[in-house]
Amino acid sequence: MNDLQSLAALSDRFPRNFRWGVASSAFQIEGAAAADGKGASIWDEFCRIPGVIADGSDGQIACDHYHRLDADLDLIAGLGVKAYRFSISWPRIQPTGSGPALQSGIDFYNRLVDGLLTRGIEPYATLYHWDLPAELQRKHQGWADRSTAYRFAEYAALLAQALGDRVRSFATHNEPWVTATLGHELGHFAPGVKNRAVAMQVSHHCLLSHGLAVQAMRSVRQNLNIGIVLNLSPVYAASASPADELLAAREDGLLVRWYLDALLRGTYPSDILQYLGPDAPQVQAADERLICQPLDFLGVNYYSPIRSIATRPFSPSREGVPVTDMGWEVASASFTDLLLRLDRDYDLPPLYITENGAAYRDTIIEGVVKDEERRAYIESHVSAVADAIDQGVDVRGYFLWSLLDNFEWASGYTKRFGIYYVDYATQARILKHSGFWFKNLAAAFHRERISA
Ligand code: IFM
Repeated sequence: MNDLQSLAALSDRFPRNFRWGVASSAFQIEGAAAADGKGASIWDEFCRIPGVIADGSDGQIACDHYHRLDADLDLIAGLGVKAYRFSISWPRIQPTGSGPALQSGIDFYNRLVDGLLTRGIEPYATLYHWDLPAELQRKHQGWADRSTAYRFAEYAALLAQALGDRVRSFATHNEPWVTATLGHELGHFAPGVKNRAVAMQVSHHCLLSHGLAVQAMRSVRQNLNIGIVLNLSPVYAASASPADELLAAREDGLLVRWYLDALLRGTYPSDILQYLGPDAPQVQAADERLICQPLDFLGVNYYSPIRSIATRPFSPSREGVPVTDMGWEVASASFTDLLLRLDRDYDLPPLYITENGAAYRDTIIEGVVKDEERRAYIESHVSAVADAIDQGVDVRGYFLWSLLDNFEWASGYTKRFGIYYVDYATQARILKHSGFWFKNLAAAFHRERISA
């Protein structure tokens, strides 16, 4: 089979209504950190702490997407994909985290949504991708305080009102495990708290805020597709020893079952509550019922498997195992494993792969980025999704992470996930070879002409 035939064969493995898209998030690409009345976020403040970001950088300019919106929308359209997942910056809408919506913020996302629709691209919005208004943290302890869940529901209702006539799909949170564990237990991410009891309370408040937001949005508009995005990985015991099996079960409990049991069954897993002991969150009587709202979809972000609890959050390289520039193991079969396991253990709504992709060190030679490792990663992981679909899992879409190289949180600009290379000095964008491959996959799927 030649390359074009294998692309066509791969694309044929997906149902005709499957959605191909690319993904990004507000803080990682927008820049314009204080433009037009936008408030500061906890990430704006976190970046000012010496030593927390690998290259000492911040999100003040990032990819300057705020000022290059139309050109960037043309880049998405140029890929031939029909869906784009982006997040909304809460402090651009409510600079202090409460009160009426700031018109300049609504105007920006109106232009984004309208620009997508005129290009035939469906918008998939995420309400919270970690950039909490700093004022909520300063004055109210952010997600550690229950009141933030209620503020979030008000913010969600504002957006359902402002954008819900054109945006059908809204995810409440992106990766609440990261908000809780990296932000409040390990302190690697904003707001940099290191306290497990606080982290578990934060995870509960994020989930509560999800439930409240779903209700608030549905009371504004009844025709929205509302879901949540989780970072999920299969957790494999490093050996068959009882100790490793126990560790793996616990890690799976904290990463996967904690969130999915609460969201889909209305209860936290009892073994994990017992393990947490005094660090378990305070949960009010009706909370679990509130969290467990009917979902229209579940977003799955997958990058790598986890091998043991000592490797949290992702597994380090093992001898001879291929890893990305993040040090994350490349294991596409684990992706299929994960999807089959979710399908087996839970009564799932339709799934979307809301993030999948890889960071590698790119080099530009004569204006070209030949990123064969990233291309191969994407191809093997897209095939892994097809394998799961073949076995009956209802996956409706795949969003590649990421549209552009961008601010990779505590790694700053040192890690590149984009299929467009970004030259941060000039803000020039260059489509990498992996991007050409993805474009051709979308073209094959949509029966359009494939470029050489
Ligand atoms: O860049 C992040 C994204 O913001 C959330 N999911 C994982 C990606 C890669 O680390």
